[in-house]
Amino acid sequence: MSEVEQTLSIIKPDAVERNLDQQIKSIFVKNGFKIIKEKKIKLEKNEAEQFYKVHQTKPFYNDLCEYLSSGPILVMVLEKKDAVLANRNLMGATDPKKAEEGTIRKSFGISIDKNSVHGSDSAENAKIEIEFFFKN
Ligand code: IDP
Ligand code: MG
Repeated sequence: MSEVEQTLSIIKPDAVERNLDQQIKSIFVKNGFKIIKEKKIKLEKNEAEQFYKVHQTKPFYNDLCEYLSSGPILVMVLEKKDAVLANRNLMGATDPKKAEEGTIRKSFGISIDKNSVHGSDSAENAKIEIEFFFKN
């Protein structure tokens, strides 16, 4: 059964650096997402390592954490019906070269590592990731 839910979105350093954050935010809004919370921050490497802990055994883990902590990011809580899946569909495949036309990664992604956006991959992880950035 579908219901309104929240997901965590990050506009990654490559996109913030190219001043694409407003454009990408407007794509979320156009697609029916409400931006419930947002903040622009720069992570320390150890914070990126904690965030991406699930990938710690992957060969690209170190580069991934270096990259996510390399510059400012825009972190958002997005809300919509079936937000997790809707955001994953709007983002497109991890590798921009494989992403469908009209997706954010197809439009803006540079490479598999500089792929412009992050989105939670399950409702359970969305809760964990939202808590990670917006606990108070
Ligand atoms: P996702 O961001 O589409 O959920 P994940 O598999 O969770 O993809 O990987 C997290 C991030 O790690 C990706 O967004 C991408 O930036 C990076 N990544 C994934 N696979 C590779 C790879 O094979 N080489 C380099 N970076 C990768
Ligand atoms: Mg993922």
